[in-house]
Amino acid sequence: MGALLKLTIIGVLLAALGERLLQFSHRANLFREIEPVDLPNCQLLKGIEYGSEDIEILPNGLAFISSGLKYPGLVAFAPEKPGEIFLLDLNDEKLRPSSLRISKGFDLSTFNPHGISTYIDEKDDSVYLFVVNHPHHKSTVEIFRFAEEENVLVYLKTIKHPALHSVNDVVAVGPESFYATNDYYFTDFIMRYVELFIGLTWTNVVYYSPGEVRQVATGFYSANGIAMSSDQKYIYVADVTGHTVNVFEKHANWSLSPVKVVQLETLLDNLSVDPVTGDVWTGAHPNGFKLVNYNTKDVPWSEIIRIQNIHSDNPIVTTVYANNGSVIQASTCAVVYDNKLLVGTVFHKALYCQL
Ligand SMILES: *[C@@H]1O[C@H](CO)[C@@H](O)[C@H](O)[C@H]1NC(C)=O
Ligand SMILES: *[C@@H]1O[C@H](CO)[C@@H](O)[C@H](O)[C@H]1NC(C)=O
Ligand SMILES: CC(=O)N[C@H]1CO[C@H](CO)[C@@H](O)[C@@H]1O
Repeated sequence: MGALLKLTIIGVLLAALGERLLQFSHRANLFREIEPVDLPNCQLLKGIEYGSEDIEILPNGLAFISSGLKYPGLVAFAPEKPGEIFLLDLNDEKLRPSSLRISKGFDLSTFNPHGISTYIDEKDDSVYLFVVNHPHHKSTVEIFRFAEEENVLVYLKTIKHPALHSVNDVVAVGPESFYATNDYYFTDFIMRYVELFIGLTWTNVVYYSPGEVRQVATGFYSANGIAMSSDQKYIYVADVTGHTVNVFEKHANWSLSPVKVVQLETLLDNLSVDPVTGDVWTGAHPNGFKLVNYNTKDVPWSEIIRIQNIHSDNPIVTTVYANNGSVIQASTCAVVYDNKLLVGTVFHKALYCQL
């Protein structure tokens, strides 16, 4: 090969690499900086110190909070402590979360809870809690029934399936069925970075029921939080590194068809829907570098975003709260109930704000 040709090839490769690097730093928000936004009436929830990854609030004001996630590539302040589910009654002014007891038959020692979702059976008002679990860094979905009188989660079953290879979050649509966001090839942390670096869009949404399991949407860089609209007609999927909220119409046969994509700037994480207004809320990571490269002198920020009128031509995107980590680090979710806001985090505390 001629020297000139070699040089040309090397030049082209370098240019391609440079372009990848630029795209990668954009997708991972490596350099993004934001301004703080304060809310006046906030307090930290007592007793939650090791994460509050996902939060679900029942119509009666009882909130479930998953805590203690151990995830490859992210810091955990109590790596040996099993995860737990907290219960918080938002009607009670004392705001005391308590760790829920889990019935026998469930392996608590490897409990590593991630996304959660609740389902209320209209027949008998039973409340089911679905929990994405990563025992030994595998992925399962655990189904519990919440026995409110005894304050206990009754373990019902563990769902494992080859199509649920690396699950992130679920939204329950029946006592045993759900949609899940999932990465179909990689559970490994290094490979997920490679995936992000190359810009592969190999994460998907899977519909699971005991009788049928199938992929219903694909093409996300990194599908993460998933939620359903209050009228149950739409499914919203957060693409963290795509910086988008993807709106899908849900059909009677459980297929999803794309409706629209709302572009944000931040690394949005878990989604929730205000049951009254229909607004979509998300906790986000303004800067991916600070999240992954944990440094006590330059901690990850939290950013809470509200999207109003998501189905209109002009959705309104507002940063409701942004903190440099001095109060709360690495927000993952924002859930509202009756003008009260709960903010969850990957590995830090949980915040309550009166809106
Ligand atoms: C599901 O229903 C939708 C809308 O009616 C239809 O377009 C789609 O082809 C159906 N999909 C399957 C897998 O049956
Ligand atoms: C974060 O914000 C607080 C309060 O606004 C401020 O006192 C502190 O210096 C800031 N920390 C950093 C690392 O910028
Ligand atoms: C419920 C859910 O989507 N979980 C995500 C929330 O945020 C964490 C932190 O980044 C993600 O890792 C979870 O996948």
